[in-house]
Amino acid sequence: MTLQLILNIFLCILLTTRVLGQLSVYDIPPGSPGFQHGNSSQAVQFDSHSLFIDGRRIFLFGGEFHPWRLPVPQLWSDILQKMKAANFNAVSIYVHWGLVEGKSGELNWEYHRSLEEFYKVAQRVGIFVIARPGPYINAETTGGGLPGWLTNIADVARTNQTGYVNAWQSYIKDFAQMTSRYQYPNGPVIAVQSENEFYVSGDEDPTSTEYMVLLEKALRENGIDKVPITANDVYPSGNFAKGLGEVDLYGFDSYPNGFDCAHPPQWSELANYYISGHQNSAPWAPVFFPEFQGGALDGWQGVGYDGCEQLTGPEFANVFYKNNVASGSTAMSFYMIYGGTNWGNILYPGVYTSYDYGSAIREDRLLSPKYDEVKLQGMFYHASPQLLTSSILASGQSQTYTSNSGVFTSVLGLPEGPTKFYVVRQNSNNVTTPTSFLLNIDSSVGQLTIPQLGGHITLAGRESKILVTDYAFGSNFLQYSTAEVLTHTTIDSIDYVVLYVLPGQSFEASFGSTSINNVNLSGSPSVQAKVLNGSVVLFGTLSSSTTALVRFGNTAVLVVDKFTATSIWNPRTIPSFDLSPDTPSILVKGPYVVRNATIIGSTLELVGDTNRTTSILVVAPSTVRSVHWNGSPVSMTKSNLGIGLTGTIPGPVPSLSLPNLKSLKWRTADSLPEVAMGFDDSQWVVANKTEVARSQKPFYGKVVLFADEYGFHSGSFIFRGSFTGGKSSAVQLSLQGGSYFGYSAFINGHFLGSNQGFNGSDIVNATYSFLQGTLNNGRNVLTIVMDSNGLDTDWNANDAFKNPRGIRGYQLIGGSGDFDSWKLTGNLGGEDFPDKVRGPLNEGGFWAERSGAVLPGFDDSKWALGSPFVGIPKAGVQVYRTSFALDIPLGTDASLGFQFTRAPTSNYRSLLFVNGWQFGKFISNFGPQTVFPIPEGVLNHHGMNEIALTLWSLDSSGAKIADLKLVPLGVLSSGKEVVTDAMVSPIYQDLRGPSN
Ligand code: IPT
Repeated sequence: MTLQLILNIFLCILLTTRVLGQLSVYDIPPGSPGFQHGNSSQAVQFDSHSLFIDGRRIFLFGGEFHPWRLPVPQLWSDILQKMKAANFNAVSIYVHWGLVEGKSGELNWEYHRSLEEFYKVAQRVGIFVIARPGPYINAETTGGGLPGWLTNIADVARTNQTGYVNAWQSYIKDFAQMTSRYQYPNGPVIAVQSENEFYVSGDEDPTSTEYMVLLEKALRENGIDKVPITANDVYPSGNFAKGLGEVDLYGFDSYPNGFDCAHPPQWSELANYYISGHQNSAPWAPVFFPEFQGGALDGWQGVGYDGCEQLTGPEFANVFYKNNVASGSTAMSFYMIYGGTNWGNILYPGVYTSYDYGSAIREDRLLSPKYDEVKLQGMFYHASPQLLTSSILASGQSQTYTSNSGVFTSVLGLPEGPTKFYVVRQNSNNVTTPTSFLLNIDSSVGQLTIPQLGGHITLAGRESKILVTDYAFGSNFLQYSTAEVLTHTTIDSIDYVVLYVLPGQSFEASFGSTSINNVNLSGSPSVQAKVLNGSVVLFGTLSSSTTALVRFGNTAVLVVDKFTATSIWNPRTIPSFDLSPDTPSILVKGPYVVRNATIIGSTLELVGDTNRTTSILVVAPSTVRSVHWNGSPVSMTKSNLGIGLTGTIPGPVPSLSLPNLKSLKWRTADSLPEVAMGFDDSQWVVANKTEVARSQKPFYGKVVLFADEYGFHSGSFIFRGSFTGGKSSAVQLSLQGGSYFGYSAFINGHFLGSNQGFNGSDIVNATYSFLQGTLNNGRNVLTIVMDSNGLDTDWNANDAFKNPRGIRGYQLIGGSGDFDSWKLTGNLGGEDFPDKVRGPLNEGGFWAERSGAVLPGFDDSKWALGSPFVGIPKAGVQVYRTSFALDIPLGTDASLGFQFTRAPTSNYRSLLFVNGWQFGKFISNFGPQTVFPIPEGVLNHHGMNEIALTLWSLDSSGAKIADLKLVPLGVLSSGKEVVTDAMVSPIYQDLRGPSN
């Protein structure tokens, strides 16, 4: 028999036994031969159970991170190290076409858009990359990643129409050629996703299928030939799983708890379609979730990301992620693991500046409680390669498995192998009270009901556990355990295994051992041992800070409560992508995070962070005689557990000295000079188009006043329309800026009125009467300032992203006159924006932005003194500037943010610029965001910072900033990479000329 034949038979057995009771035979699709395990020499392969890298099965544990939402490349390693420390082995990234190609044909892949830099950081950290270049990404960003200039093209986006296909050629070519050099094993990239949540079109209209074919072809022809091309289906309906346009590796996403962050306790029941969906769509591939809910998005007038964090918190991760495993999944990536910031004008109208997403790693880079939960799971999945070949043997709420029908059990294992995984959970997610039960297991020591020594297994409300039987670790094995396994590792020939349960819960674990006569207990007394039928059985009820060690033979069992478990790290001591239990590793208990562990001679070099003075326990090979923490020696003594060394490592500085923004000197200027009759708009663009190619046409008025038609795709726009004579009585307007946009209109400097769009209403119609005395017989100027919350996304592939931003209709009423001419502006230079570092979406069209007053280096010495806390007494836009120095001690990771005080009854909008980067859009009456975290590198932690704040009062009564503070969001003593990026951001003189 050839190897091929053996593999095929094996594969057939796997496919037919995958779900017990559902025997069916599936065709292996003709495509993707290069990536089916055993078929080729490709480094990345898969079969129906898992992916393989270098011939070795892996559990793909990934998280989504958008490098461009953290535009400080020196902070990327911080996120990736935190992911790796939680045993993530993959990061999934969207690439943002609109940010890269601000003008058609002019691509910039530098700074925060640098894929090569990102791949290098990932390589260094040792984490695989799944690259998702779109071209359409959705992602709650302007246009869903499609560039603003694409709105001016007639052909429908996301189809095979020529205008669209031509448009993405350079972008995809660049992406693929750059990425091709980093395909594994030459780099960290293990997969490339084509399009996003896309669908096969019918035979009668092949436009979308053919587009997908063209896209995959372009990726392949430009070098993506060593790794699978993947698809992210919105539901397991098999789009591009086979047939025309089929990808190599099919996956589908799922957001089972939805997005209602206002009601975090409201959970959905667990989906039961994953298994059947996978069977019906791509049974030859693993159950792969390219996106699985890692948080939730929130929009204007939402409740804020705390609610989203709770909706998708540690209990959600505990129950739902384990259910993925119970559904046979060995490959999943959480969207988002780190959300970041919609700085500049990255946002689309459905979200605000923060894209925290309630993720495991918060926008300010601090770790949320969900991080602890995913870390515990990540450690277990990598410690348990037996999972990678397991099938679902049985599942249900039957009392065959447990003594309580309120418990749902899924049994995973190899039909012929001894190891089994019992995934237990409440039968319904509505149950929030504890449920206790006994589990019937079928193990190598026979059919047992556990625990054997009395007591129960308990699920605390919304809890799921994965309990193992016949589980090998090192040269030993666990017969069963009602506590969960965290990880295991072998150090100096001793096999360590770590078990945990929630404080207050009891456990029982049984080990087959040859030396049962010499059981040694140390640490917390709550754990006891006895010998039962030739096995060592440990048991006990754990309190909230339990660390107990039980030794027998060459086994060392560490039993901890779940909270203590979250402080245990298992860094590998050789650099590698591999998180398998065979890779040499150590155990460290205590720190906030352990980023790295290297053994150099007899010294263990640990790199990590603390949030307080921390006592640590280190279990490392006996060759280690000294321990360094972030480069400094730690005095270590033998631990009284009988193994390992303990010592104390320092916490962060006790306090930071931050400026009081209210007591700083502020200078101010008018940022809406355009309303003045005499304002010089001679350099502005003349609106001269009378037709548009897109299907969204002007409602009325002769010339087209869509900002994008004139190259302005970002932030705010100003229109000036001139007409002659004083006979008109009013002007009628139709303005479109996306939900929650705002505008103010002025005639000859007199305020006419303002309004704001709201949810679902991105068009505001208004008629403004001209008061007596406001019109001239000669020239009159109507000025409209408006902002946009970005372009709509295009989820339905129906060109919705082309919905205009600007004036959709205008007409003078009375006097039969019309406007003589219209001029407009947006960001300085439009598509020829000068700031290639911050890129096309940082600035909008306010005077403060166009003039460069928001940039560091701008000379405001001639401006009047004036503070935003005093504000302005009328409608209009004012800009304020101040500066301050920071001197954050080296080795401190300070997360700092600007905190506004909500003023729901006032009506203003503010943009916050930090050293020229727009990092906050505050709308006083829409909220909910009040705290705007600023990454180090945008904020200079070791020198001067220049702050500019715009204050747009939409009401004639004026506005002021109620309060604004620079606040610490978290302070760590940190071993993260040192940030110097503040130095590369261009200043006024680089972008606007020698002086203003
Ligand atoms: C899924 C998208 O693929 C992703 O880009 C993002 O928009 C996410 O939603 C929501 O944050 S679409 C899925 C919710 C149907």
